[in-house]
Amino acid sequence: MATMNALILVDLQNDFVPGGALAVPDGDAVVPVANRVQSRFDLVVATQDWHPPDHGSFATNHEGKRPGDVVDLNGLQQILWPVHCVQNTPGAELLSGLDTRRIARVFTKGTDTGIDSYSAFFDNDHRKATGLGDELKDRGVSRIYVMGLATDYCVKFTALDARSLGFETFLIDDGCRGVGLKPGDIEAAIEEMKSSGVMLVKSEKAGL
Ligand code: VGL
Ligand code: ZN
Repeated sequence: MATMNALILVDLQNDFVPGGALAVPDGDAVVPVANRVQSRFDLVVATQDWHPPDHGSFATNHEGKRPGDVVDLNGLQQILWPVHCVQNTPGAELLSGLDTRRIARVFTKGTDTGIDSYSAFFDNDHRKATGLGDELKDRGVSRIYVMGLATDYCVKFTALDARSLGFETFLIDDGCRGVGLKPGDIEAAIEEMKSSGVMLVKSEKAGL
């Protein structure tokens, strides 16, 4: 049987690009990559960070806390963020420059107030699945390419979960940008992905 290749576009949303609430430096640079590579895949899916206004990852929902602080959220360490990607707000919309015509399905995540969800597959405690893993397996996908925002959070946890679910997993390096709260965070995220078996590719060199 021919290999089925899927592309996961992670969180290509207004709040994650310059001018947005949780701007990833140079985040908008990945849009042309997303638009160029989509035609190479049998299946394209996207994720959308989709928080309720009272979400536990927002610093404003914790008395006296600021973005970057870490709290215990129902037993998990949670980095606090500025209010971002609130459901049905412009910041949560997919980037207007993104070609969405080939996106088969958009998976929303981060909808439960009490837990964050960086990965496209599971919440941060692996309590609930988004349905993406089953959908990819049902469609016979064996190879996954991941790109988007941000390298050190949602992209990383998506790629790690893809590996743990048994998919052959590639990271499109030039299709990702990171937050980099601390110097070295982005490089460390890439090393962690590589150690778990994620293969790094540059879109053009890989013929994408
Ligand atoms: C993300 C922080 C908070 C991401 C989402 O898309 O990487 N990062 N929410
Ligand atoms: Zn978020």
